[in-house]
Amino acid sequence: EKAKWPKETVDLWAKLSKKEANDIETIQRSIVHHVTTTLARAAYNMDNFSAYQAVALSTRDRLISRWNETQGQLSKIDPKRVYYLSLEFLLGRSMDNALLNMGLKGTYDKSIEKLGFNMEDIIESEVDAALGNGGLGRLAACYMDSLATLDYPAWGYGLRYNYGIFQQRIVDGYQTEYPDYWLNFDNPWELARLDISIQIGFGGHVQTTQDEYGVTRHNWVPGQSVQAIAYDVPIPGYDTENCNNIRLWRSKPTRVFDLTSFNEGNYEKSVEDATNAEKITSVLYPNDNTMAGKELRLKQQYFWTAASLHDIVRRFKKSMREWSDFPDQVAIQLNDTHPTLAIVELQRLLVDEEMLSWDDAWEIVTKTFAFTNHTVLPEAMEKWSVPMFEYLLPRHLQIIFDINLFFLQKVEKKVPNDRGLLNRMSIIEEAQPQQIRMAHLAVVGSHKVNGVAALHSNLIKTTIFKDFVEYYGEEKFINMTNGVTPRRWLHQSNPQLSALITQTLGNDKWLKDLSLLKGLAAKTGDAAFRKKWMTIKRNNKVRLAELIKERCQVEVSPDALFDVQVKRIHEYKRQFMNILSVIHRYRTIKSMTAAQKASVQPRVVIFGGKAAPGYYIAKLVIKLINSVAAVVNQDPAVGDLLKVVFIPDYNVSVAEVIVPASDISQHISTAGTEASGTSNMKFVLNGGLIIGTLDGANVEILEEVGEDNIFIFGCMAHEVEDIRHAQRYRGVPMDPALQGVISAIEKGTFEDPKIFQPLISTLTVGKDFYLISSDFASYIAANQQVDAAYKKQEEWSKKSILCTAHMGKFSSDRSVKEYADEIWNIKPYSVEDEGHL
Ligand code: GPK
Repeated sequence: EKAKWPKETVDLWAKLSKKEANDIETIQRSIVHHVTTTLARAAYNMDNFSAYQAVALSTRDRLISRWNETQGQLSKIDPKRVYYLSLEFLLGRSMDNALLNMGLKGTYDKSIEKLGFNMEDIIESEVDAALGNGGLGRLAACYMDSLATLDYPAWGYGLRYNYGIFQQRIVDGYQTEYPDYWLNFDNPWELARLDISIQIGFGGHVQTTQDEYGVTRHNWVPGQSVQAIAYDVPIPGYDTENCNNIRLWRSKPTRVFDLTSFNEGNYEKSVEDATNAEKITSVLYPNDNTMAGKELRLKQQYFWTAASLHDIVRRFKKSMREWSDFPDQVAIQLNDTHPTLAIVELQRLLVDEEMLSWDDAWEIVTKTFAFTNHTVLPEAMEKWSVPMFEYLLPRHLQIIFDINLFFLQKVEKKVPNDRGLLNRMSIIEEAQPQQIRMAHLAVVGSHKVNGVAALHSNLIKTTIFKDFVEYYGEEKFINMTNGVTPRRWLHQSNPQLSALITQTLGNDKWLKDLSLLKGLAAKTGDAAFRKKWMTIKRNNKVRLAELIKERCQVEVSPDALFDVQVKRIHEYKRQFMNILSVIHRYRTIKSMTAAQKASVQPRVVIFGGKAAPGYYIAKLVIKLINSVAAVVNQDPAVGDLLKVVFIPDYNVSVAEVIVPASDISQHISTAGTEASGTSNMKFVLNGGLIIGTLDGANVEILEEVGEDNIFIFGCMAHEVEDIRHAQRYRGVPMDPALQGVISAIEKGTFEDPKIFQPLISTLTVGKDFYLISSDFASYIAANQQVDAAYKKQEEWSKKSILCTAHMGKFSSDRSVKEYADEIWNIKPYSVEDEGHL
């Protein structure tokens, strides 16, 4: 090949693959080239969407050339890599972010303007890549940004769903779901690698034979097979040439259809099976913090982990190293229990196909994997029924039973005669039918287990993994506090604040070292600076007010206090408590004289978030919010003192408008239930204060910003069980203010009260699992403190500045570096700009 080419051929290639310059004219040429050839359009029939497509394609060219250079150099260096396995990557839009990270935004702005288009309009044409539910999926996206920015050799592996998280519309106050067919137009942010295809088996049976040494060998003979096709999504780092990759798998039928049906001569059935193959990567499951237990979901999990592992193993084999070197070349991070089957699949490959001994294989496996836990909620713990599992993955079931047997033997040896302990720790739950506990399998098959905030990491050690901590020791269980990328969540979404910070600190180094924000603390005494700071906040509020007008047909004043709660709707997150407190506020205002009203702090209460389609109570909360909004917003006795809006279809790009515009945001989960939260970090980073419980990362935010700059209320995690017990068995009465609010609902103040009866029932004394009643008084009091503090605008502006100044810890760069040093043992490498395409 290349080595055999004559010199003139080599030179010709070198000349033609020289990287193009990034001057305005070259960029304009590339945009026009894509308009006229790739899109086959002419300038006179261009709209914003076609302009977006052309600019996206031009951006993509530059991304791909970086991607090529990075991946080429990486395969030569062949360092240890980390693979981040996540069923969700909630990326949002790509164009703005890619241009900013590659340092090309300014040039593209100018290039486009001269071509008669406006960058902001073009950006709005891009659909979100919404391949995730909420925090867990967005965390994966932030981590990919940081890994690329810090030059770590890292790949993400996930699924290329045809349908992302559903679109939410509000009809008569109720959530309705619409499919998110996001691939309707070509997706310029992916690279189809039709040449990379892996066969994935399902079902069938296990052949057991004796080899020539009398050793029993197992050979899985699948009954069906599907193809996994790779789609690569380039992830450019900020201020580096490095460009990492997320490989998403798409399912396709194998060419010869289903083996059994086709061999039986059943043509129609085999075509039907072929369509079933495509279903595997059809849709993202819309559950957050709950487990659905559907067979198709298990198929997704195996399809994805098997394809990813085959890819990883194939890459390792190219290096001709010993198998024992595998953990020195490969680290695999399991994002929740969703990819736990990867543990079993690697053990199967090593034992059944590579003929390693069980023990050698298991040592490699456990040195390779590490596991991140994101919740302690019992309804979220993944369990798979043994009969269903056996039907889909018979050999994997045998391996799980063997892993469990050897594990329990060791437990028994260390702690003899404790049947209760064995029952509690077993990977198999003895129910009817038996269940596989994926969290136990993940712990047993990994060398490190981490929680996502300090409180949560301690909590898992004393609750769900208590027995495991006693067995393995403390060192295996560590904390990795979550973080968010300051590139998307400040620089991109709040450009004015980003520019002010850069101007104030003298340079933009803070974007790669967020601790430098502490330099802003010195500016709180500077009245001119405070004024600039608050003007930017107001500009952002005006932008959000426009979005609210457009989406909710409600006019809100940017001079009111903007109070935001945006996140998935869940009982533990207590949006219900928030709207109940809004009703309380409404009733209070209604009971006031004109003179009293004059001193009320005007507030706009903004909600947003999706409920899982099958989560009845969560959907009723949405209905209640909208019913309250309908009454409050048109009550002349209230006017601008209180407005309530529910912004439909909350997603990443909507968050990018909401987060910079918040004065106060609500992070009010029952203590001990929210593992970390990450939007709390985004709001504070943008100078928004928070009101919150001592839960998740709120605890660490309090530590950083100090108690004067955060509003904390409610019970603590260690008190929750006692309060529940007291309510159940000692008849603690309901909070009187809350009682008043419930009576108002029951009297029909907000539509037919019958609608809300199931919701109100959750507050019955003894059933109030999330402790709304016992936290209600302190919640109302904290909200009053917010009002009082907001009225002192000069003081408030200082708090706001100090909030941003103290957020250095919560950069995902810090998180990722901790993972790299303490779990993955990987080092940054640097990509040379070799100057060719
Ligand atoms: C946790 F278990 C889960 C889940 O299924 N989905 C999800 O988004 C979230 N999470 C936690 O609820 C958040 O507290 C946390 O910040 C986030 O994961 C990232 O760790």
